Amino acid sequence: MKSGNNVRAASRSVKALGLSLALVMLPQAALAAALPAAAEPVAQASEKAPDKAADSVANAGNALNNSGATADASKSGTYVPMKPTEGVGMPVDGAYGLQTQFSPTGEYGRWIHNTVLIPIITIITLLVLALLVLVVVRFNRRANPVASKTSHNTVLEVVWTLAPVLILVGIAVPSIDLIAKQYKPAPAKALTVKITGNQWFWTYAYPDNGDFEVNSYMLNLPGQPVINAGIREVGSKPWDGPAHLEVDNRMVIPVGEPIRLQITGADVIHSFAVPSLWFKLDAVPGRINEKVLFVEKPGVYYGQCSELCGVKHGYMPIAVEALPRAQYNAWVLGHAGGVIDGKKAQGDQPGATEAITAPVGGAAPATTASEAVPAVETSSAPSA
Ligand SMILES: [Cu+2]
Repeated sequence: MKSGNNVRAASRSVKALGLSLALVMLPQAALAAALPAAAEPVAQASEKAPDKAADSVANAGNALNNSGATADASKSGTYVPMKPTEGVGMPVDGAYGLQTQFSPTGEYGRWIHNTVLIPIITIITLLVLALLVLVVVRFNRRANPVASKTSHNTVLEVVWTLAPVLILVGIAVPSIDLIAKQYKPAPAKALTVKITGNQWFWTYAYPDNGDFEVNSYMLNLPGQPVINAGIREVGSKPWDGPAHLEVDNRMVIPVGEPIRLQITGADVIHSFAVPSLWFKLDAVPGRINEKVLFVEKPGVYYGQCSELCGVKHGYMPIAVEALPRAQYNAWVLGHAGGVIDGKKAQGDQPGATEAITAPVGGAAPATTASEAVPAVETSSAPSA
């Protein structure tokens, strides 16, 4: 009788051990299958980056032509805001998961999320569910009236301690690698853009291009109370993107090169975040936070302030417009004081600004320096 009990106990231990081994092996096997591919997207991304940049430049004309309003923009060196592609660089109704990424770190981060984390989470969740069901069915009072009095099992305890440790190490390796990549300093020659968060708009300064500034306000919503006095309604220009996300003056940057973003706050803490560019960094008064931005494809990418900063926190979106170098240069030279490689625009006279920035059709300038932005705060809203 006693020996029979021992045999049963032993066979249970073996089963439990087998289950524990499965616990260790399954995620590790998944990880092992996934890891060789881990280096791939990054390697591809870094290899492809120059190609993509070249493609981008080649496609620049096409991209701009798609906007409809800019047939000769690249030839004449004028700047007209780019029309965003529907569903790209912006949230989509009913979507879940991370937005499609347009930077090397973003592609790597999205790969870690989709290929490493989600499978591990799924396997662990299903395993725990299976164990719970097993316990409920096989070890309830009716099925198992005499409970086992086993209190220790050295092998089992070692296994269930070691398995989570190995899983966490497996997750930590790509995660730390991603953090290191994200915070790699910009090369010395990288273009610097200084971003200041204000209640409730963004200011973009270009110290390498003559130190002009651009203020960026959300466009008003049709049929809604005015949010920003003097700013037009969204949809009144052919290049306008989604409501709540489109702004009067976008942050324009060159595509395919590292940009050094220096971010600070003028009043309270804001946060500069663009999901499709894998970018989020706090704008803290009295401090400069720095991070590299690299955009692989020309386009318009939308984001929002991501730190609760007062009553109009939800009304200070971010629009990043990545353009090929030639178009970027044209945009810079369209600003009073705009400089490329120490040179100003040809015939840089007071009238030149309007001539360059006026879009086809003689509409009002779409991109203007800060001095052209009308006063915005009309109400004395509390800055709660
Ligand atoms: Cu804010």
